[in-house]
Amino acid sequence: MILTSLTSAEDLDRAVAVGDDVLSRADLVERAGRFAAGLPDDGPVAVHATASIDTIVAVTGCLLAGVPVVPVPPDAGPAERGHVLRDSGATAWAGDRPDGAEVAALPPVRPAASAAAPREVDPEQTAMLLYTSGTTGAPKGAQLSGRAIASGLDALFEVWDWTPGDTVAHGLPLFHVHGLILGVLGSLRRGSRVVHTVKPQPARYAAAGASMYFAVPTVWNRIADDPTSARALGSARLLVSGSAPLPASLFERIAGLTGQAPVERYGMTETMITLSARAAGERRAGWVGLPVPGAETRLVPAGDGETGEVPGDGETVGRLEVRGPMLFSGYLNRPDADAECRAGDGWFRTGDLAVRDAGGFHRIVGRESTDLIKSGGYRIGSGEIEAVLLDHPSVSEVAVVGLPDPDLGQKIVAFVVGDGDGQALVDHVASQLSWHKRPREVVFVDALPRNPMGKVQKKLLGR
Ligand code: MLC
Ligand code: AMP
Repeated sequence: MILTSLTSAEDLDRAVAVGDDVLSRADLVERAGRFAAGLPDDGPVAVHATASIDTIVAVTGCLLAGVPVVPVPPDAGPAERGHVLRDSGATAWAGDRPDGAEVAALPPVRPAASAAAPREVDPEQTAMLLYTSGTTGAPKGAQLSGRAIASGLDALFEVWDWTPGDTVAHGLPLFHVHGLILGVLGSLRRGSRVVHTVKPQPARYAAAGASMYFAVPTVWNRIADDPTSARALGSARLLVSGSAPLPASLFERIAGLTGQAPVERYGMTETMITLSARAAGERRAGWVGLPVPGAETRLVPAGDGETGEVPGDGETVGRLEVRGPMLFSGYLNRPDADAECRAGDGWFRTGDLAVRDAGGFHRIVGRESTDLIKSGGYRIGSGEIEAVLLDHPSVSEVAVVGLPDPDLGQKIVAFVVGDGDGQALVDHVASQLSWHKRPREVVFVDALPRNPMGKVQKKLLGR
């Protein structure tokens, strides 16, 4: 469904490159077909999602075979990985095996000697299960169907004038919407080339010679700090920013250095990309553009008890809700969480606050909850980090918040009642969860600010 064109598209010499490894489209189909022939048919397959050709082969093989794929961050510690594997019900493991009992229990996928033919796949079936943080508890598995992914990608082909002649370059992780679905699957579906730079370093972007560059604001910030690399991107057709707010000052710096304004787009794991500036349209600093084809938005009043929609006057803030064929089908095993974010009639509560102007342009002004942090473009729930820190013997109370950071957007800061060594707590989190979930700062305090009900007042922390 998502990759139907893969086998019929004209071959290109260099369809996929990850660092120095290059695969033609024909080679990818052949390797993915052999991988698919070795797949179990009784459940999702977990893929050790390193930035590598092997990850792309494994994901492509699962999609061609109609086997749901669960990309697992390669640096996920045992707590996070164990949860993902148990919750998803993965029945096999593809890729290198990190140490850990939870992985040892899964049989490896062994590619067969000859390729399996692609299967007819029900478009409503879950194609990909992406784990994403909520405000509390462990990450939730967002189930994305083949239809949702295909619709989301087709909308972007239209708004970005994305053609088979494009080359997309990026160095983002291969276990999220941005790097994996847009960067890799988008390119494979469209028939364009993709160059993955392994790490999102400015000089590697500059050397990629692409027509479209994808990056999160932290990466754009690092590119802007390296003017030689930034200027090299000036010959591209489109510089796309997303996954977190792009500060207006950074938008202007990129525009000044490259001679072209970035295209901003807004999305979520659960919704794919729903808002974007157009390749041929206005690009406005601080604004994320118009709904993509098929997507609809509405802004509902932020106050309790108010109904209807807020005026699209460019100033009145509302809770952003979206709907469209690119939305996920639900959180696996979490009907409670699913019900909380559905507003009826197909509308999904994003949890973001936004304004809309008379022309339909949207600006994201913040999030409703202080418990969801965006750091380096990663979405991180403070509850998951707090639970791991509370397991440490030197922590008696903790509150984790995101504080402004010029490079990461927000940095994770843990306010801890207890004693001991801050670095030991950072390492403790990094050993249990993905590295990017580690606090960048630990502040020891005598007590946490609480309201009369005993609830921690996170908004007072870090002031
Ligand atoms: C330091 N390190 C530690 C450590 N202390 N590692 C383990 N334990 C400790 N205690 C080191 C590691 O060795 C590693 O080194 C480095 O830290 C990695 O840390 P990091 O946090 O990854 O580095 P950083 O430079 O801060 O990363 C910035 C970044 C990254 C921009 C590269 O945040 C990133 O890739 N962001 C992209 C997120 C993304 O794609 N989001 C999209 C979500 S989808 P070494 O040697 O490896 O450097 C979505 C939908 C949409 O949002 O709209 O797109
Ligand atoms: P994730 O689930 O990791 O995809 O994170 C989704 C969240 O990232 C959204 O709910 C927003 O808070 C944020 N986000 C994504 N794109 C943008 C953007 N262009 N501007 C501001 N916030 C964004």
